[in-house]
Amino acid sequence: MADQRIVDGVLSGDRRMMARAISMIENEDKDKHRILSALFPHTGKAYVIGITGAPGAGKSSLVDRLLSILRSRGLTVGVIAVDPTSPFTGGAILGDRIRMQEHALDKDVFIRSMGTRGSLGGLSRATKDAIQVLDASGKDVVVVETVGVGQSEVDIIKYADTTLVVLTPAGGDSVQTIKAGIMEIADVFVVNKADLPGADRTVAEINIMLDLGGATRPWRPPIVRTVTIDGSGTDEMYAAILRHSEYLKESGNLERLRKERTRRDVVDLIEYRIKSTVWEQVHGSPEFDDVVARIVSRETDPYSAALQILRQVNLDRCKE
Ligand SMILES: Nc1nc2c(ncn2[C@@H]2O[C@H](COP(=O)(O)OP(=O)(O)O)[C@@H](O)[C@H]2O)c(=O)[nH]1
Ligand SMILES: [Mg+2]
Repeated sequence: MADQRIVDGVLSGDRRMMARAISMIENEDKDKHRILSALFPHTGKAYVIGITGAPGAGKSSLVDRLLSILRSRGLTVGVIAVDPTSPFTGGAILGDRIRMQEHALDKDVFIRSMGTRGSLGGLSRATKDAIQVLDASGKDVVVVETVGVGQSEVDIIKYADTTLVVLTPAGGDSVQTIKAGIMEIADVFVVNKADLPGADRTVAEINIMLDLGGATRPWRPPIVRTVTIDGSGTDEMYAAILRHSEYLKESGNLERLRKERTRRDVVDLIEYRIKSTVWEQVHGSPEFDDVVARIVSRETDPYSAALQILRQVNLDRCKE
């Protein structure tokens, strides 16, 4: 399909073309760079909200509620549900699809799940690119839901302007068991399932942790309690997101954040191109197997071998 048709389609908010562009991103299609380059001038307008937390914490239920709030304010929304643990047809993602079906019929809402694909840390890059597609399509807000289990999720959530960390009342996943890295990225804490016993304790634990974190931080993440079953607390959650976005804009941090992100993106892209060029030419070649054998038998050493191989790699290829 001609690139231009996809680009025009995305820019006019055509869902089929948006889905098509995101599939090309996931499949590492050779034309994806051209499409993303053409879309780029039309990006930078969407506000990106990240939602992370343990599986079952209620992220999708909260996204569902958030969608209703955003839509009632006339905002258009794109949702990307990232689950690195599931392939595309995974049960959790399917469940999310069913739950969000009401919104899926709304033409101003676009929902897409993404799973594991490719090597070399492709998922966070693919998510970033998918955010660009939704942004270019004119969505006012992009919501990214991701399971908070490891570094890849932390990498993904770095593309959010405001990050919500979802916890549940003490018992299942008490605050101490949550990865330190996840706690640090929170702009807003959501204690969901506040209908269950123990919510007070979870809030107290988060407060203690925030106090330990030092008084100098200019933005102390607010803690909101929610119950997605009846929607209580979800307006407060939205109010906290708005307050954070205003804080980011007024303090100049939004601009700083986006600049820093851009810097990292470019470095990532350069590294990725070099890595994949080296990968293609080195890994799996019979010569490489020979070199490995010679290192093992101590005829040569890894340092000299790496240099020797590097001299033969054609790095010009990553500049095409
Ligand atoms: N009691 C209670 N259960 C909830 C609440 N929010 C979500 N759940 C339930 O928790 C389970 C996981 O919710 P889900 O939104 O799929 O969590 P996710 O894995 O974080 O996306 C579902 O069975 C929900 O019905 C809540 O506020 N209270
Ligand atoms: Mg979910």
